[in-house]
Amino acid sequence: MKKIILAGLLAASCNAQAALTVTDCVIREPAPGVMMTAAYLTIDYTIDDEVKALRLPSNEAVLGASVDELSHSIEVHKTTMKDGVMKMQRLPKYFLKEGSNIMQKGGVHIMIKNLTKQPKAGEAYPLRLWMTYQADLQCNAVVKTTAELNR
Ligand SMILES: [Cu+2]
Repeated sequence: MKKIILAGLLAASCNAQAALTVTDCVIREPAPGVMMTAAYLTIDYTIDDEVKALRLPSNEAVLGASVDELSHSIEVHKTTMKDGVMKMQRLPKYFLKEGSNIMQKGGVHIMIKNLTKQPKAGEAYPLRLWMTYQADLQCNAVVKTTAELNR
């Protein structure tokens, strides 16, 4: 309920620059037969007077994500290296710092598991990011091949 009130407060002022914006929203095309993939994006977080006025107890954080057309099993992951072995760990909360927060391969990313459909390069799917305090963020995630993403 608290979240709805805060979202209402944010929506109340018009023409203010958004405190949270999502760009470069992409999904990696999975290899044939592979039923999992990842999504990458950038969240810009501006702590403006309006955000300060909310007196949030902590920085804004991503709690999870959904791409309903592709999966019902999505987690925010963090990649770590331990003794030369790459491991992925679930992040229950991804705290945003002020400025650019880049979710990318080898770092924090959105893991899309148990694909109900294989996304193909060139397609696009609505992706929703669940935020702790402010309204959920949405972007249109474009599916790109690994080669395109490495460019
Ligand atoms: Cu992962």
